[in-house]
Amino acid sequence: MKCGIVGLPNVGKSTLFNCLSNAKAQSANYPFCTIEPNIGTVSVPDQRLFELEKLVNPERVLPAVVEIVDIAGLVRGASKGEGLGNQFLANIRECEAIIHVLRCFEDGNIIHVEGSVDPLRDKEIIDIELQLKDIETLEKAVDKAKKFIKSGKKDDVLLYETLLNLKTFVEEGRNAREFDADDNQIPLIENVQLLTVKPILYVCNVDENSIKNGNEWIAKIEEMAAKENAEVVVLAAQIEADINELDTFEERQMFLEELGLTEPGVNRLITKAYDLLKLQTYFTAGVKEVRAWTIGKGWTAPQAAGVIHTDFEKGFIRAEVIKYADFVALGSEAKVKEAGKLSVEGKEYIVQDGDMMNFRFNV
Ligand SMILES: Nc1nc2c(ncn2[C@@H]2O[C@H](COP(=O)(O)OP(=O)(O)O)[C@@H](O)[C@H]2O)c(=O)[nH]1
Ligand SMILES: [Mg+2]
Repeated sequence: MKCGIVGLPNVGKSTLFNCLSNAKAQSANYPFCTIEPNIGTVSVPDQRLFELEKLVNPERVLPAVVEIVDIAGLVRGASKGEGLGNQFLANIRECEAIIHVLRCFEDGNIIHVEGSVDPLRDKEIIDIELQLKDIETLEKAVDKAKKFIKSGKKDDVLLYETLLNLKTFVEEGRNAREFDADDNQIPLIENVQLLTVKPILYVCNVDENSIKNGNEWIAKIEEMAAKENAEVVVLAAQIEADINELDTFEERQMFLEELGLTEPGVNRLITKAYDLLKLQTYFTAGVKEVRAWTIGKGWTAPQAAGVIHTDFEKGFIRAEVIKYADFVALGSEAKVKEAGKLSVEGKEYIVQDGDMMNFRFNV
């Protein structure tokens, strides 16, 4: 599961990516600095791991991770191939969710491809390019679906009508994620692999002053995002990148506090990206290792077991489940058992975020 960072050139995508990832992407004051997509793996901050570590005292702690891709800047005409547009759009297609970075900082030394700072206009430019690509995709899909409606089969007609309505919707300048689809239509739409259907969150990349005092664009972007039911994260990528360079945790913390922050803005971003990807965490806790495992929301116990090892899924017998809150309140597995709070669950069990799992299996 990957989250792609998208936006115009020089809005701070690579700077943000550097903050997020240990892999250092190129970052320069030049519109096409990132030619190949950069992929980084980011640990998901989770306070619960600290609590578990204290109680279990394991040899090591492994957090959940999420993959982030730094996609090169899109420009006007990308859908027609401008500025390597087609390649970059293909990179977006490979991601399951989008982080759209909007430049809300003024800096005369950093070229803006549109000549001025206006994040709402920038957002429109990117939207239009993605929509144009989707219209192209939908045109092909509609043509194909049309060939089958002669049969008169209900499914074929539904597919054709759904795609046609969706195409009209996107042609009106809307993003496919806002299309009102019913349960029968959702899988049909997923099949066509559109760009504007992917879940999105917006990042306002602001300067130091705006972190403390806000700025004229933030409220406007929040209003726009509220209409789309999307989340907004406000952060100052450049300063966070600078803070990242500091050697000690204490130094970094001190500078963050000067900005009025208790943790890096990117932590909020990672948590939200994880959510956007519809991911959740379950834990395994033993003396060797306390570990957060990533699964989808709504996954069953055998599916969850499968991320540890496919044998766990194939040979699944049952799962012993402890709620994180019970474990922390009671302090140990033995105490949880004593209190009758360990439950034994079968194949149908839907794993909940924060469950502590122990799988019984047979191979
Ligand atoms: N003043 C200021 N400069 C920034 C900020 N974020 C990024 N930059 C600078 O803008 C330039 C382009 O940033 P980069 O991350 O490469 O942009 P990208 O093209 O979107 O990947 C670099 O020189 C960065 O140092 C910011 O929040 N404030
Ligand atoms: Mg870049």
